[in-house]
Amino acid sequence: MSRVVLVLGDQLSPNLSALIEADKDTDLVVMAEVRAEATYAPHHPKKIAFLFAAMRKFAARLIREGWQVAYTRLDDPDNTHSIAGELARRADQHGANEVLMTEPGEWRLRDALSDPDSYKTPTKIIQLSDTRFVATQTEFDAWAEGRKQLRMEYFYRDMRRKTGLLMDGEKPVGGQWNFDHDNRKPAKGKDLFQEGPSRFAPDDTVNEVLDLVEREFPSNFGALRPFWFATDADQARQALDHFVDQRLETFGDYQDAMLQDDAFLSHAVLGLYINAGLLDPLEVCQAAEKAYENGKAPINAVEGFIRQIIGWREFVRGIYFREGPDYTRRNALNHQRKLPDMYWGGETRMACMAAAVSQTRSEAYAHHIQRLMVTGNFALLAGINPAEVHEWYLAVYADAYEWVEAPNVIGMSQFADGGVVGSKPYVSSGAYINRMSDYCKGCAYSVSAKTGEKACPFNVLYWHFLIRHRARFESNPRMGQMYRTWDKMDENRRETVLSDADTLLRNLSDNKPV
Ligand code: FAD
Ligand code: DLZ
Ligand code: SF4
Repeated sequence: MSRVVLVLGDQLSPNLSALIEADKDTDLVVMAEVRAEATYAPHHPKKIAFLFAAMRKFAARLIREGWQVAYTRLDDPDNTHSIAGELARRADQHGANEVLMTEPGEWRLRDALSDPDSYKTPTKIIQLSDTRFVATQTEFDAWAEGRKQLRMEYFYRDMRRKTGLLMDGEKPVGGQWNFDHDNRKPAKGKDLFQEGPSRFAPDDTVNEVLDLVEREFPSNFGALRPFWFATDADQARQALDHFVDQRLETFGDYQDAMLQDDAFLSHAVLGLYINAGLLDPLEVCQAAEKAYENGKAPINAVEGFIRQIIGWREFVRGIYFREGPDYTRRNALNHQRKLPDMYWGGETRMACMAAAVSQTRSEAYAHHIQRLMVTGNFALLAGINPAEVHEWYLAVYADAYEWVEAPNVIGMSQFADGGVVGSKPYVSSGAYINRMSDYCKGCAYSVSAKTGEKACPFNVLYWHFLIRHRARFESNPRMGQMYRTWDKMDENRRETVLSDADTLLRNLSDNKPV
């Protein structure tokens, strides 16, 4: 018996279940750069380059370790340009009658690759679970079953118990599960600036891929160069060590801060490496835990960081596969407006949006609060169609794969799942952005103006959102106060706010810059 063993672009881990199951002597590992994957979203050029370079290096590593690998480059003349096509072609060449894979992280590919009609010769298809996560889907489903509301915090505690991370026997280290009340300090200017993430000069493999991506995807949104991402496990480990040494200490404090001239602040910039398989999530958490034990980082930073990985990251994955393939099409608030051009770099007078988008264009990166409270908040307030918002996020960030992106966008950010991920929508007026960033002082709008031409768009749209969804949210205990504030407002003022918001929304629909 011989098999073809698929390794996808986000499965670049030596401990991948399919590789552990496979036989080095008889099986053929198949890896392929294909158009179907490179174009299902208009990916940022840096994201494509990162994955292709990391795939090439991982294939070279497997060959060094004694595997037989059939690697298809994007410009190979025989490339069939789909994963199923390449598996079928390689199976034919190798005389294989079985396909072995670790289940892909997306319904689209999972369904396509488990369909026997996708292949010519192989008859047996084996999809193994992806064991690179703390929780199995069965565990997540069992945890979720019967609960009225799924809350990350309780699931996270189980993951702490399961991994033993920051545990003192049965108790959480420091006597609390969550130290968030010590976190989230506002942006204070210069003292926040950090050295930034590790940067790696492109080697020959990376340069070859950069030339290919430049040639093949010339009009995708995003700057390909300068390219500095890690592209193999050793480099990613260096990036992890650098983060733990230099920025973990202040991760908690400045987790929510935003600065015009610092895209990364104390964030790890490791998500792209973890998601592609270059770093193991537990290895990352253990490195952070060790920094706490050695007195190099405080508990609020380390607990907050570990929670993002064994809490949020695991939780959103569980939701994605529990909710099913239609999740990305949900639109609970019936938002239908088109995504404005400003998301693709079109003109805007909003300094915060311009900063978040321009940073996204240059780095294929924005940190959580920029994604949630700037670009996400604006899309939600402005009633943008969540499917379009989802497609944008899936395309522009180097760490974006549907299993993690969709629950964050459709669920957390756009409330389009009607409250599966979050109990209330993440919306705010300009005051929040002003408190957490230095954007407003350079903006054409005034964050303190609540009505009129200079009024910050977040200020008027915030009320418009609350009012147009009053029936849904008024009884939410965490939102009732806002409706009471609105009801106490002078009636003329309320009318002006809503009519200013209508004008703004009309301008957006007419594709006029706001
Ligand atoms: P840090 O802020 O340093 O956090 C450390 C790690 O925690 C991250 O590397 C990541 O592995 C994990 N993490 C943190 N928050 C989350 C979260 N909400 N969900 C899952 N993992 C989390 N993350 C993605 O990996 N891919 C996406 O496509 C993605 N899209 C997002 C879209 C929106 C609208 C929002 C609000 C969040 C999204 N996130 C996504 C979550 C988070 O913003 C990124 O994981 C994070 O910004 C990556 O940068 P970092 O490595 O510097 O993370
Ligand atoms: C994102 C991506 C891109 C751009 N290109 C490839 C590719 O050419 N070959 C490949 O195997 N994987 C690629 N990927 C990652 C897949 O899209 C990813 O494995 C699925 O979306 C499942 O998460
Ligand atoms: Fe953004 Fe409003 Fe501040 Fe301008 S004033 S930067 S639009 S929050």
